[in-house]
Amino acid sequence: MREVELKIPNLGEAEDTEIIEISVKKGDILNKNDPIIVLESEKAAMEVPSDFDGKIKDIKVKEGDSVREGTIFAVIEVEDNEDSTQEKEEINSSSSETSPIENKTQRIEKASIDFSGINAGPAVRKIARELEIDLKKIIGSGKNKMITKDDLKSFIHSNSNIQKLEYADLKSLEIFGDYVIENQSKIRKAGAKNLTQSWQSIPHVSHFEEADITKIEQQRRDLNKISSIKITPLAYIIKATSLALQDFPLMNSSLVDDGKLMLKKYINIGVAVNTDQGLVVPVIKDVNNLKIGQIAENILEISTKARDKKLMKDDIEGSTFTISSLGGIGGTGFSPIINPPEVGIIGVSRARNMTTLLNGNLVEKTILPFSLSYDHRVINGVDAGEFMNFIKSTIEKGL
Ligand code: CAO
Repeated sequence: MREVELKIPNLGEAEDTEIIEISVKKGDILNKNDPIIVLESEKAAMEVPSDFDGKIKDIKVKEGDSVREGTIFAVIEVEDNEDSTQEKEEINSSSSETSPIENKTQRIEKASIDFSGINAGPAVRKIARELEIDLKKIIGSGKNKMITKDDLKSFIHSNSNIQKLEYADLKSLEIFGDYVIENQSKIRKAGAKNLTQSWQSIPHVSHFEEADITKIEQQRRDLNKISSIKITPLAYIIKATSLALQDFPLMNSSLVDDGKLMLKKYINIGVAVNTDQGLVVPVIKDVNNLKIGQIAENILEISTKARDKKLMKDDIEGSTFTISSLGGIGGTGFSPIINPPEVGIIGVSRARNMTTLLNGNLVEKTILPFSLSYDHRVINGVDAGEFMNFIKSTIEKGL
């Protein structure tokens, strides 16, 4: 056995460089090419890997130190017969004018991820830095829990399409008192995933409006006298929205592939329905061709199917826009979360009666608050305002 001093190699353009990470500790057993330290210059970060199989005997520097070519940064114990690229190159460099050993450093993208204490090879670290992956989140399957390329690949694979849901740590909460644990239904779990993904990937903006529904409330009362099923304000809102979608095709679109806009020529409205298993969104197809009474029938049919767990695949597919009504529950306004790949969703709140002055006379009116959350990548504020004005005036005129 012999001890070899490891020196900072020729770094090319950089003079003083800072040590931003020490990847090993005294006593660590290294394989050739395992990273020992990471240096950072103004232009890049570079890993300095080991030239030997061996054991770290001493570390001569600490994070934050400035170093330059030739600075001894560690001592490694190697087998007597171990050959060293560094030693070879040092011999070469004494006999030749220029022999940059920059290839000994692994040039990597500058990033501020902390990899201290991580057991991973340089290639894994390099990819992780480039993709800004926190290696602390990966449990290594290699020797001494080393993170292998396969560990990294499966982590990337399992996180590529879905956003990771953040959950609280049960252990940190159970100290505060008694509790029960309940399993979540599949619908709730899927809903949680979809809502999180939508919220994290779509820039949402909400627009709030109110409509005077006095006229349609009168129509509704009249219709309900002759209708075999109950017609609620929601049927009118769905109808008015379908007419607005005809006039504002941008609202009836999806961002597809590499950012192209798909403008759909059909209008299918998803209706959020609350069930014991969670929220489901069955779809009323070709709404613009339906009359108020038919829309009411559809609402009843899909909500009954949803609550009786009788929805088929076709009932929940193909919506181009969604409406979520909490009108029967209450509230003065809320910001619903967009149902991807759609670009807008309307939230309906509870109508209220109010008296107002009209031509010097006190009149009673029914006012309906409703809101629109929209994808700001596709819709701008003016589009949203005009779309909502259209719905408001359509409702106020009467349908
Ligand atoms: N203002 C005042 N009253 C309203 C109203 C409104 N905007 N909307 C409905 N109502 C009234 C109805 O007229 C009905 O009154 P009566 O009982 O006196 O007849 C009552 O509220 C209950 O209506 P409903 O909820 O049964 O029917 P609906 O057509 O309004 O809604 C459905 C149907 C399936 C959408 C609804 O039952 C439902 O599940 N809503 C929850 C959706 C949800 O959870 N959304 C939140 C998701 S977060 O984005």
